[in-house]
Amino acid sequence: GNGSLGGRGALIVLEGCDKAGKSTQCRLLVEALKKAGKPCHLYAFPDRTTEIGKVIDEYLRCTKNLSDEAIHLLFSTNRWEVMPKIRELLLNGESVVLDRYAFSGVAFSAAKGTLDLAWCMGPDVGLPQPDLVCFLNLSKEAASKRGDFGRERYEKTEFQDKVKSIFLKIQDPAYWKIIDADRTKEEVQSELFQLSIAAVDTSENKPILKLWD
Ligand code: FDM
Ligand code: MG
Repeated sequence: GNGSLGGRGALIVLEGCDKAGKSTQCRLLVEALKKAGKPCHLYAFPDRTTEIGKVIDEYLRCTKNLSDEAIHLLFSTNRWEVMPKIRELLLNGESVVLDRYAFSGVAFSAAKGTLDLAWCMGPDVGLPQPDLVCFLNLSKEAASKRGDFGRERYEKTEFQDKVKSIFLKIQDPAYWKIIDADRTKEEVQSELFQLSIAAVDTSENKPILKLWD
């Protein structure tokens, strides 16, 4: 990759409410960046494969209950546990695309109405700050056309509306782009690719900043 030249990779995050097409777009983006000669890796949060991730998975499938505080801290821990690996990749000149990050952590927990926004942000302070966050913005009309929600916890229209309002509240213009996700898969892909290539090129010689620091 470009690691031999000393440049770091970019940390690129896709965020958004359910059904916005994040996971598909993450896959397409990683493929396109690799084709363009930019080494990159895909990670999804929650990472349900770790010990902590298995507990999170049970919580989301509603086979386990946890207090709002406890599950919030587990989601954050699930990010911190893979961060040494992600940081190593970035420093080695490889870019990382994330399917959700701390913004989902704060938006979904704070949407419950039981937790203070600043308290929700606390555990993720100091994680690597993304170079680019693409918020896939899906209108209510387009969301309803994409069929029913699944059966996991949080997959309900009213709750997702609250989540979206918190996402928009915590957005930071330093790295945040709102992407119109009502368009075709190809149109969204093309915009994400252009923004990401630019982020990869401009991040090379910048330090990795700390999130919410
Ligand atoms: N979610 C995701 C959270 O509540 N907190 C977090 O920190 C993260 C990363 O988990 F409803 C929620 C968002 C979503 C659920 O996500 C599972 P996926 O992308 O559908 O696996
Ligand atoms: Mg889901």
